[in-house]
Amino acid sequence: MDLGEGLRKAIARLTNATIIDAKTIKEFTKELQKTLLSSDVEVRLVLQFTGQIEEQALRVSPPPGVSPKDYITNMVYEGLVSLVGSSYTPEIKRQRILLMGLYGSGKTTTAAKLAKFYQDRGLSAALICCDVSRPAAYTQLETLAKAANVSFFGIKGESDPAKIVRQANERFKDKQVIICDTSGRNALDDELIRELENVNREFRPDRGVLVVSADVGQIAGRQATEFNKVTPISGVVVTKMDGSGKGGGALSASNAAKAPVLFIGTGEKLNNIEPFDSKKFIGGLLGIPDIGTLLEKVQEAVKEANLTDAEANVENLNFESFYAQLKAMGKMGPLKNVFGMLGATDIPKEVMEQGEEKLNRYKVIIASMTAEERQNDRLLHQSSRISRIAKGSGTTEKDVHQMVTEFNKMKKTFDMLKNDRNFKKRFPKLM
Ligand SMILES: Nc1nc2c(ncn2[C@@H]2O[C@H](COP(=O)(O)OP(=O)(O)OP(=O)(O)O)[C@@H](O)[C@H]2O)c(=O)[nH]1
Ligand SMILES: [Mg+2]
Repeated sequence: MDLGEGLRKAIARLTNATIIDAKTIKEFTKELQKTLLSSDVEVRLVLQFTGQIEEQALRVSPPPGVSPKDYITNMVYEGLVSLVGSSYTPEIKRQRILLMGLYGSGKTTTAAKLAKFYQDRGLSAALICCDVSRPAAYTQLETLAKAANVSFFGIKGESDPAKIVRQANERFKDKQVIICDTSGRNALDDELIRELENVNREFRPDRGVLVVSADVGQIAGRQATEFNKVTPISGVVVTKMDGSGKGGGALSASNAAKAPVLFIGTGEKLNNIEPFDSKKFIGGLLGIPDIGTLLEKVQEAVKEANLTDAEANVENLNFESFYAQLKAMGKMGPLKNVFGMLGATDIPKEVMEQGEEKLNRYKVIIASMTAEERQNDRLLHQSSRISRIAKGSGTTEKDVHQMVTEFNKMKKTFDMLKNDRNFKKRFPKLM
């Protein structure tokens, strides 16, 4: 069971309890302890944390109008937020970042994501490949650099990373953010230590950053301690937060490393990186919806998709605008992230995958429609059109029918929302 799931289960028990007395609270904190421990959070931290919750929950009663469950949930929320530490506001200034981490933790991907992140914020960025142990590393980073539209330097076949850094330093004198990617290894062995020491000496980073994958748990803490001995670590990036629900990696890494989490990786795409926001992170684990971020993402995606006014207008929904919005939605990242922001973190993986598949199917079906059909969904009542579209899109007539039916349902919902004043008030940007 992952950390978020465990926490939500523990909280759910409070909902089911008819009265919240000392016994319920004891049981609840026991459950919390179990979950946190099994997510590799340090024992001392866990005991301290749950002790506080128990003491506070027993001593203070909720203010009028607040249910005991909400009150305790909030207590847990506040407590966990302070446990994972502060949120990070990236410094938009000249800096040199050295990325380190074990094999497959996401260093190379993170290097490119970070370069793009800073370049998008107006700084010139460059990437250096100092992974001299894996031959394919050079091409991997070069390709990513191209996709991110940032500068790249490496020397194919060179085994001395210090030499690479020296030449890169020359070349990137005028770049503002320089990020150095290093080799990964199963363990921090002598060879890797030597490599990192050499790179560190030549590169002289402002920040040594440890990249850990969210699924490694408490090892993250140990890794941090080890790496810290070789080159000082001043921050942690936790990758693959989308894949593993465990998240304990973030808790343990920042605590054991005594270094804050700076960024989290939330997917394989270049823009799947976010500055660490402890409130959002804990809110996500507890299943507290994050409507603010969702709306932000929607707006970002709509902007990025370059929708025309007609396409962005959901009031006049047709297949044309539906298609444009499906495409925009694709830019928001995996459905899982979208639902996560709504606080719906427990949707089974299969359901999520089916949803993803369906949206992709919808896209190919609409792509096979004529311009006329996209404007006027009534035309889709004709079976000859349905069968032509099915053929053209490599789907079945049943698929096409199903999409038309669901589209009509959606249209009805939108019409209803359009007339709902509350909705308009809450989501003015959407309407
Ligand atoms: N889902 C998801 N996948 C990620 C994330 N970050 C990296 N990956 C994937 O993890 C795999 C390994 O990533 P790399 O960036 O190559 O990791 P690395 O640490 O450079 O690996 P080595 O150089 O071999 O040690 C790739 O398939 C990435 O696409 C993330 O935040 N989410
Ligand atoms: Mg790599």
